[in-house]
Amino acid sequence: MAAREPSAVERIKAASRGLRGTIVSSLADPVTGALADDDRQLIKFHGSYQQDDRDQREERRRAKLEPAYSFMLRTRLPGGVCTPAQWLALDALAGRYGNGTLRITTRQSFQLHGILKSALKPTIAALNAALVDTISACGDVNRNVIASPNPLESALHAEVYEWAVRLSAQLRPRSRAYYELWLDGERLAGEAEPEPLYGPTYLPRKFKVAIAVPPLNDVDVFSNDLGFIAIAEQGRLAGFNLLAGGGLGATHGDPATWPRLADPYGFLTPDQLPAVAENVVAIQRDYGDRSDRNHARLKYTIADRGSDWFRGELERRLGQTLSPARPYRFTHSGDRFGWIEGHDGRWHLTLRIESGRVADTGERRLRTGLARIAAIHRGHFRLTPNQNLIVAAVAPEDRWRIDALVAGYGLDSFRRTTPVARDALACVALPTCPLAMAEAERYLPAATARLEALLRRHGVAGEPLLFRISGCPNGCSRPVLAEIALVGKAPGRYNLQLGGARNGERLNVLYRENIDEDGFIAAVEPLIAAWARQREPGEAFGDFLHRSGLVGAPAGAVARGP
Ligand code: SRM
Ligand code: SF4
Repeated sequence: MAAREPSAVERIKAASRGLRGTIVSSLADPVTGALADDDRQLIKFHGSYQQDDRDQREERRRAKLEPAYSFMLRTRLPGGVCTPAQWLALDALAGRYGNGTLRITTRQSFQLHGILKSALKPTIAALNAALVDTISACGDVNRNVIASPNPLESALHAEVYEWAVRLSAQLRPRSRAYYELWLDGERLAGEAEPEPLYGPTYLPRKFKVAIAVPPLNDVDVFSNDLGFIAIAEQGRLAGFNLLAGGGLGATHGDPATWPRLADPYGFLTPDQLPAVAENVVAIQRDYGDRSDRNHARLKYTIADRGSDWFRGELERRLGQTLSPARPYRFTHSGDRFGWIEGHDGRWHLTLRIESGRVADTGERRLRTGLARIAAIHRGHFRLTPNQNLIVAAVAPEDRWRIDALVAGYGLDSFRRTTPVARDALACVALPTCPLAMAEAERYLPAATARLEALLRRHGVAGEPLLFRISGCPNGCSRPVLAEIALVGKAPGRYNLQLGGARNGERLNVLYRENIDEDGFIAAVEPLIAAWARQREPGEAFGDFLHRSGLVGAPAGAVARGP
């Protein structure tokens, strides 16, 4: 078969001189709030996306105005850890240059929305002054490395966090363009600096790495291109089970795209981890599809060539074989709320932040409350991959101060809400996401309230149930892993997907297509009623649906522990 033409983005990367492109002149152009088309692609590698306010689109079009352009900035925050000083810097920037909110993402980082083109450089400079960068938070490179966010709970978690930081540094692009463009670093005179790992065109597509610490699968490790499951022996980190080839995005109506769980490939010791990570990235660099971006993730490289090929290629490059995977067990993929004591006697408080949106709305002044906490907190913060927040490493004598602020600013919703509301996820979607087909974050409270009412009616309101909404099938809230998911199809209309596992080890399946809110409730009510009546003790909704044959088997690979 003749080689197919590289995609347009490949051409842009190749011509970019190490991700510089014409970003300097795009930023300086006073005529528009947007960047030149090619720079719009390149700026992703610097951690930013050009967006426009979709709520205003139609009105501005009629007024013959260009869209209300602004930029989203995403931080690189391995393992989701930040200091109180960094929190305060982000909070100040959200107020000064952003839309007055901070957004905790499903990959343990922050997003700032609504930054005007003229404010991008000062915002990035101020972030870096607070020692937070946005390098490769987006783009065709390794993204934020995520890790189970309770590292101080045991020495094992602390080791895993260190690995997330090391991997993040190891897989970062080497181009100095970021420093040059945003931090007034010295201008490059000649050729772009070499990229020893990525090469001049970087990866064919985004690449994601996660480290899980059983029994929690809070990072949803099977949804990543490269996953590591920490294996402990006698309380120490013995090594990791290796997973590869996960990814959740798909396109409605395109059977050539599908969500896929990562396959297990064996066990490695900690000292093997850097070489394994580098070689998996290199395999994807060399074999990933550079002609069709819808077919360019590692999951398709592995699905097309087979997992035996992938294992062989990896072992050949490593010059050694991987030993068999070791046993582990995941119980669930959610967060544990409230106070937990760490191994060193300090305490960690997990707070529910609905959809990760840190904002002041009416009585609930989450943003002000968290800034007040940051002002007195002597530990640090951890963002969770479920969009929640851990006030971490609190001395026992400081707990009462944190508790008072939590109660005073409405940050204690985790104490009152039902499990379904506490564990639900929604992606950003409208008004900022250009790809959204339906609401997600803004629809979550109403959709959850109706689901809660249904659960109450059938006497199961206190039971855990994993509910996720996304505004399109790209899957940013990992909906295809939920027990109940709504995946946006058109304004007010969703595909209903059912039967994921609470521990993130099984994809759900399409149950109803293109339904509205009433259709959603009508479709799930008989299933909830059946679950309430017929479930076995402790049986989760998703497991019940499969056991009783109410949904079909999931398509795509299903990963299992050995
Ligand atoms: Fe995502 C694209 C938001 C986690 C799969 N994602 C986008 C963009 C940037 C839209 C765009 O391309 O213009 C969204 C910006 C919305 C906005 O207005 O802010 C967006 N993704 C998010 C976040 C903020 C969702 C959230 O509510 O928290 C998450 C940011 C993570 C981070 O901090 O790095 C986010 N995205 C995910 C995840 C979940 C994960 O990684 O654990 C997935 C599914 C896993 C995966 O990658 O397969 C995910 N996002 C996608 C895809 C589909 C990729 C694919 O292989 O098909 C796109 C579209 C694309 O890349 O073309 C996308
Ligand atoms: Fe946007 Fe779709 Fe991701 Fe939601 S799932 S943030 S709508 S790309």
